[in-house]
Amino acid sequence: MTSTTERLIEMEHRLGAHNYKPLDVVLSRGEGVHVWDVDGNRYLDCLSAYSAVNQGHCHPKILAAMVEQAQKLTLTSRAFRNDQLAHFYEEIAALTGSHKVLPMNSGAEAVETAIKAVRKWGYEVKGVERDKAEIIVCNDNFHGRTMGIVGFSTDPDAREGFGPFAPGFRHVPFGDIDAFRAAINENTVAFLVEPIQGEAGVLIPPAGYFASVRELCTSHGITLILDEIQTGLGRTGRLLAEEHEGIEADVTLVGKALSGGFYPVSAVLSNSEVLGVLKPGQHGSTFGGNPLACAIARAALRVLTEEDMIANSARMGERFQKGLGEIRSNIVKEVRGRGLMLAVELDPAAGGARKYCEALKERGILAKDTHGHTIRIAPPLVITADQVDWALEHFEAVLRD
Ligand code: IF1
Repeated sequence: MTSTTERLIEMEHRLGAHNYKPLDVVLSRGEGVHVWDVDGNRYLDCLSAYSAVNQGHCHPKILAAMVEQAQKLTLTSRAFRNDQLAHFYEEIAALTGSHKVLPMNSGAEAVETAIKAVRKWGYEVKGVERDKAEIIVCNDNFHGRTMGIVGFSTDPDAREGFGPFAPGFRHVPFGDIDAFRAAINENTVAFLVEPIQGEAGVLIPPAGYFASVRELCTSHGITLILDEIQTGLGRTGRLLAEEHEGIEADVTLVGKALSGGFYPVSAVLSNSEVLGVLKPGQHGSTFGGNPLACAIARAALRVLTEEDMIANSARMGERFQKGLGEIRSNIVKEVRGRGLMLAVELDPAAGGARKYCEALKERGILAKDTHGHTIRIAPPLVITADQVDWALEHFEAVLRD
């Protein structure tokens, strides 16, 4: 470690809250699938800022759109209109087949927005008794860090010490259709769920689960809210992960890659009357829907399709997963994933995923452990076959040692 790296880490440690424990690599530049540290070492990014940089670091077309818009108009607030918002609505609605759009900034804000909207919809449209609305959520969910959201987390790290929390949430195990059916009652307004649980360790539900969920939601008048903040926008090899299940959500949440990593941009996409219950003054955000965010999001969506990144995610994901599966190692318990949302589950006897991530870092690959024994692999969707093969050699070396 050089003196610059050490000095920056020491300053962070001294002055910053210690709510993260990052790998000790200090990055100063990124391009495509690669990032460079302050000493000029290059790494293959296998995290993509938790899937926010699906389009690759500093994508030139998104950068150009950002710079161009920043020179013209950045923020009006929603008290006035701006000339980017309508185009953003039109393009994201056409791409995703949605009827209504509500723009926010962070993913957690999109989740909070959906919760507010479905509760109000429950009272005004479904006829649920005042303050009785229930939302079903899954054990081991991850939807963000706000008070509302951590209140229905089941992860002790995420919630302990932060109460009291808002009521109105009911928990079921992810992937268990009988438990979901049993949790439904006349006050159930929504089911909020990730298509693939990310933080829980890239958990894919049993085949047919979501088709049954969809049927039960429709027959009981329950709004199905899919949190596609991590799985959406090409990550799993489809535009939205719901496509793997052959279903359509009533409300879809997107964020992260909606800006290609340039700026926090999220949105609630709605196919039903849910967003229609929000009237002027009942919800908003200073920055939500601002012209800079809209211009960036428009470019981020455009390059995703124009540059064939979604199909590449499917192809490269298959290659990567196959290669990982062929590694002969007695510490690998399972390799799983969809598209370029991949995970290698290690035997608990291997002593945790963190040290393997450290070893990968030494070889020029940045990956993140999750839940102790899982290495999560999610490179930008622009990764090439040669880069996948190069990464596989290093994964093999590290996992075989
Ligand atoms: C952190 C994980 C990823 C998300 C889903 C909403 C949000 C997220 C499905 C909130 C955010 C992040 C945030 C990041 C860690 C991270 C994460 F490890 F926790 F699970 F991506 F894999 N829904 N996910 O995954 O979006 O408000 O952050 O914009 O450091 O907390 P946000």
